This record gives sequence, C-alpha cells and structure tokens, in this order.
Amino acid sequence: MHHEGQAMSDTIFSKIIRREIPAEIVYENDEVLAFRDLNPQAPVHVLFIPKRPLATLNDATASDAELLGHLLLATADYAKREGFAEQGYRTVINCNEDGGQTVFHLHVHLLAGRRLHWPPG
Ligand code: DGP
Repeated sequence: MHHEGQAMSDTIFSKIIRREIPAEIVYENDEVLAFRDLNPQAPVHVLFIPKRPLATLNDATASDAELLGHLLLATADYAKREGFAEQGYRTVINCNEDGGQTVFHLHVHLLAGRRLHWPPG
C-alpha cells in the first residue's frame, strides 16, 4: 500500500471533514471530528479523527502531542456523555499493514456496547 505520495486531502475522511460525503457525525470540537464507522464491529463503533490530517501514528511528531491528547480526551468525553464510560470500552489505533490500517488519515476506533475479546487476534 503506497500512501506516501497521496495528498491527505484525498482520503475519504478528509471528504467527511469537508462535508463532501455524508457521515453520521456524533462529536465535534475545534480539533476533532467523530462519526460512526460504516462497518461497525460493536454496538458502538465511532471513529475519532484529527481535523488536521496525519496519515499514520508513525507520522506524528512532538508537535502533534497536543493533537493526540485531544483525540484520546475526546473519546473519553464521548464515552462519559453517552453513559458507557463506567461499563467500559476500547480505543484502537491501527497502523499500516500488519495493524490493519486501510484509511491513511489517523483515527482512533472507539468500540463499546458489548464485551470485547482480548487478545484481539
Ligand atoms: P482502519 O482499518 O483502522 O483504517 O479503519 C478504517 C475504518 O473506516 C473501517 O473500520 C471502515 C471505516 N470507513 C471506511 N470508509 C468509510 C466511510 O466512507 N465512512 C465511514 N463512516 N466509515 C468508513
């Protein structure tokens, strides 16, 4: 998978940020947008993405530390707001091929609403 030469604006998630394609947006602040995954793996499956695009976690630098913090804080904020924070949930960042990453705009999966298996396999 070659994504290095591809402009970040080409990903489907950038189109969602620009409202060019529809998505069920459930959370938004200045730095972060969250919407339901098209192919949900749990009763709750929401993707949290930075509005400022970053292809993979490998591309993050120290200057992105605050942005990465905002992403995780947004997931916990959403979980509390939706009332499943105490019951529990999982956050996942897939990176590159072995991680199963398919969209090269960094995203945090938030999974909840059922007992999740560990290890994931
Ligand atoms: P990953 O495998 O970690 O790169 O996850 C990408 C996720 O994005 C995958 O679970 C399916 C989801 N997805 C892909 N295209 C779309 C889309 O157009 N809309 C929405 N809502 N989700 C999408």
